[in-house]
Amino acid sequence: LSDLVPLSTLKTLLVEALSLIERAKDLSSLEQLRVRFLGKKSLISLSLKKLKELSLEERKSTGAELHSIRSSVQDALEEKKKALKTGSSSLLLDWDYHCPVYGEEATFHPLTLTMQRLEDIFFQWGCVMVDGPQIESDYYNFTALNIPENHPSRTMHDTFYIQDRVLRTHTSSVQIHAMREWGAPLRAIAMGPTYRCDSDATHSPMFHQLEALWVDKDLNFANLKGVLQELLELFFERKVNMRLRRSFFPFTEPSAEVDIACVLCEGQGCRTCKQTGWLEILGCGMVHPSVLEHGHIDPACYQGFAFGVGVERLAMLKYGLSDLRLFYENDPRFLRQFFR
Ligand code: 2U9
Repeated sequence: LSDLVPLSTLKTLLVEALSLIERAKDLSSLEQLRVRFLGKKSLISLSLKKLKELSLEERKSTGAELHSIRSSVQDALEEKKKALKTGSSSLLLDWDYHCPVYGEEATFHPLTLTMQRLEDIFFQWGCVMVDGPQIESDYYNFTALNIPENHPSRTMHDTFYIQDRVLRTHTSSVQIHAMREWGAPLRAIAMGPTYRCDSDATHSPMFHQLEALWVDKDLNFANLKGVLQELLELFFERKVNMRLRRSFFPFTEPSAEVDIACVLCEGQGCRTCKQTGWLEILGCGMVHPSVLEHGHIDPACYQGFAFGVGVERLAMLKYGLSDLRLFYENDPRFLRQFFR
């Protein structure tokens, strides 16, 4: 560690630390996290040591930020330790659609299992999980994402309005907050409920989205394609045949939709793939320069790629389900079929 680690890196590390602490399952994994994030060899401790090499002025401002990062991790560790000792888990309280506990058969909801599986893949790649409001301003949900004033998705037919605010229609709004807060380079995922006026066997007015956003120097479409191939193979735990079709989204240019060879019939044709052998799975593209600008990132220096996918869609394909509504009925006969 020849130079002081940039504060932006330490802030990213803080988000990762808080997320991992929140998900720690027992006291020994919590202790491992303490050593990793606050131990003598941790980036935070090494950076605190380096402080004395700075000028008085720099030491004051950087020191305050560093101490605040360390305290946040310490507080989170303390809080989680108490929760683990008393048996209460904020993780279980966070998701209101968790399976109720049925004695020995207690398990996680299949959507939670799917989200945990996805998180594990992205954390392995050094991504941070970012969070933001579900009741959003028009600016963050539409304008900052280059969605024009007259775009159909802005109508009351497609979006739920609450006075002058909207229920977010995608998690992309969270990524604008993330770019402004953390700056570039950035590897972030946003995952959670989104809302659209739509309801049938394959659409629900509330569904979960996962969105990934990578911003760095020299990023290109080939990098995006490589990440997608790897993601799908890790998620489905098998070789995946993938194809990209040219598409259009206001927030990415160029944009593409991604199909995979049907994982149920191996591309032979079945009801799920409507006899085509292909399943539409996600949308992606290079982040539009004006969207980077709204995120306060200079498009002349940085590029970004992003993709979005429905968590329910992934879970249905992973578990071979044909009706989305099963996820929300909380029928114990359905729920008890899913184990970690
Ligand atoms: C920023 C910039 C660009 C995310 C993207 C898609 C394409 C997409 C849909 C898939 C199924 C939503 O759940 S779904 O209905 N998503 O097709 N999403 S590009 O692009 C972003 C995100 C954030 C700042």
